[in-house]
Amino acid sequence: MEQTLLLIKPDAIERNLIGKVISRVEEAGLKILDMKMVLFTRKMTEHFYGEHKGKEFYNRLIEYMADKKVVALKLEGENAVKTLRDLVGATDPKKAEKNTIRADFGVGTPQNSVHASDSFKSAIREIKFFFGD
Ligand code: FUP
Repeated sequence: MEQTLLLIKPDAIERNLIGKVISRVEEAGLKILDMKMVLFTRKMTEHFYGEHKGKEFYNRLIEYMADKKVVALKLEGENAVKTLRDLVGATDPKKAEKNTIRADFGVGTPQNSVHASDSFKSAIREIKFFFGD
């Protein structure tokens, strides 16, 4: 069993897609261990996306996410990290595989509806970030 983190981003929340995203997660067999809606402050956003600082899309990403509400989900399942990444699809919704969350709901970058941990190590860090130890 493995754990991973899913964030439902502001563009999806704005378009009333929380339920649809969560349905897909449950249909894929992932268990929701914890879940909350939180205000993603500028400070949290900069900390969470610290690895992207200096990249050409960084400022746009921060402006898009900062001081908006997100829904964080702590998920568990077999190969949860890969299962969720497959369900979410590629970063750019236009390039995301058919039937993925980003292909079906995303509108662009950074408005790609969800974030999913990209490795076991990131999952541990990101779950701690939102839910503590
Ligand atoms: P992902 O792991 O698929 O969420 O992608 P990254 O960690 O590389 O990027 C984090 C976020 O930055 C993406 F969700 C959207 C944004 N981004 C852009 O806006 N443009 C890019 O070229 C790459 C990422």
